Amino acid sequence: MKVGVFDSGLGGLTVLKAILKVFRNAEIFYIADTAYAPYGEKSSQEILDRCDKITTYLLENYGIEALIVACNTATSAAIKHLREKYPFLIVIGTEPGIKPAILNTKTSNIGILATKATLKGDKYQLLVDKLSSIKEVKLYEQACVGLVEQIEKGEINSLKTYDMLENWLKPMKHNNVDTIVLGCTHYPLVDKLIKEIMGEDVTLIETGDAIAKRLLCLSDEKAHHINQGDLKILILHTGNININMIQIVLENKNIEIRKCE
Ligand code: DGN
Repeated sequence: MKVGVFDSGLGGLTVLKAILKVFRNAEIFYIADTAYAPYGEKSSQEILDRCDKITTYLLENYGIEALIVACNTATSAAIKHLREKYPFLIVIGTEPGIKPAILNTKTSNIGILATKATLKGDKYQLLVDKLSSIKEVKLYEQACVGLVEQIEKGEINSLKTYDMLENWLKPMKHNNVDTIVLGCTHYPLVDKLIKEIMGEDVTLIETGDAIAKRLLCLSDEKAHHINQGDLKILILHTGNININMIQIVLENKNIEIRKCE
């Protein structure tokens, strides 16, 4: 099965890692769109244009059968468009895991960490409204401006990143938040720092595993169309990329890394 995965940079690798736990024989083509990162502060139209370009590129050059939009920000801006324009593709997006957070919280206080674009998007508000009937909860939303850049630089343990997070998490800690939604695929890369600040008992909700399961489910349905092959991972990047971070996240799996236009 040929799967295209993309994000503005390294964040989607947390989703790719979850996919690798489930698929042993996929060909995965990952685009880190670092030349246009971060998406979080771009307009919806700019993000949509990039998503469209990347999808066409993956289709024309690698014949992908499934596309994972491994970015909450891009999903919010472009998922509808991608599904309409490429109806023959399995298209799976990434959404903040608010439902599992509501089901998990004991204190009814939930933290949501995401980019500015995700929190401002209609899709996010629709999701919150849709889920509000499950249980009454208080959401502490925080746009983590600058965190994606820190992670891209490989600063997943630095004092500066710790200080940024501590500042954002302080009100959550103070208000007895017991569950935090990592609403950006980059943020699982700083999960240890978040736990250090909030305490080990906090539950962090990320979406990689749910996406991998959904892909498995949809690819089984189309199994007769899908080619099986060996595990192959090609990482393409449009700008600069921190190769060391790729190795850290994917734990030295056999990968090829190349620059593309
Ligand atoms: N990883 C992206 C997300 O899940 O929203 C954030 C990307 C960005 O460029 N800000």
